[in-house]
Amino acid sequence: MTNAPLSLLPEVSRALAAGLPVVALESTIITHGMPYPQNVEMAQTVEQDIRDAGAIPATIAVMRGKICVGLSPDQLQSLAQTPNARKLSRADMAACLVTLDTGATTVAATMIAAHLAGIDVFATGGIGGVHRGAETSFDISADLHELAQTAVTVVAAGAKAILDIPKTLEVLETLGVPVIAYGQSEFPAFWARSSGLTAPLRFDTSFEIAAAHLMRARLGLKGGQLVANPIPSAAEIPLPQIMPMIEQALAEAEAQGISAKSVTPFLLGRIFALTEGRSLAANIALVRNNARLGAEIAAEIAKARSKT
Ligand code: PSU
Ligand code: MN
Repeated sequence: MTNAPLSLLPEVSRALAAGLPVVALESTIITHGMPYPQNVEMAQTVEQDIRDAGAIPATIAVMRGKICVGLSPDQLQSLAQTPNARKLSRADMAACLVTLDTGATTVAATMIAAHLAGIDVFATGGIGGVHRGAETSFDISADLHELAQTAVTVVAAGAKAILDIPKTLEVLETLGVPVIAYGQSEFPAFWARSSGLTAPLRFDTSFEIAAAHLMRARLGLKGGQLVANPIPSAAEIPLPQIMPMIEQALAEAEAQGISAKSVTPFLLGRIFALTEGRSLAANIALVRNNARLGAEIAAEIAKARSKT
């Protein structure tokens, strides 16, 4: 067992001990991805979606020197109203724990925490990736390297067009990360169902995604899987519509010299304003959709394990 400073919500530890399906959720999307109060409403709704789909949600954050796996309603409220919460990736987790700061976990940090707790599946909105202009900025999200080394299946809505999607797919291929489009052949682009790029892999059932997760473990392969689940049609903002706003947000980021950890939150905030909130409604719809699929995959993994 791990000696890590984990604090599991009783409901989560009971579920894990009983082999019931649990789905991890990140918290950077709450503190840095959406404005208050929509952020906490989204977090509560997504937790309920996971329950409705028959699994237990575990939202992850660092608080008071512990990696909290599962947040109480009060903890969720308080995190959503902590404007200076740190944005934690692999590099920041230990420092945040020892300084007793409040930290929100990105995809990378959430994968680390989920794996320590014994959670196989994690649902979120979008992963970090290779930023446009990475050939000069070197801005490649640590999320991609985490996918290469931590055995958690991550359900996201593909990569946002604020990123360089072809380069993101190339890096994932180099790192040996399975990129699985769900229910279609094209890799989805977050607010849009299509990116114009074919995903390397495709599955149409959560059963197969779960089976591949378990097969990777049998093969002793490090790293997780990225499941790219297209946004529901009713909520999508097609690429031609969102592209001008993305271009404007990128130009503003460049003009203002936004760099490092600030890039993604800045771009999301500007696109929210430029789309007059439509990007936020789409973001919430896709996270909910990913939470439901995550719960199905977790249930399939639990079912398969119970038979062995
Ligand atoms: N994409 C979103 N919303 C988010 C993020 C990405 O649509 O909130 C967050 C996730 O936590 C992701 C992180 O792991 O941004 C990536 O940040 P960076 O690009 O700095 O690695
Ligand atoms: Mn970055």
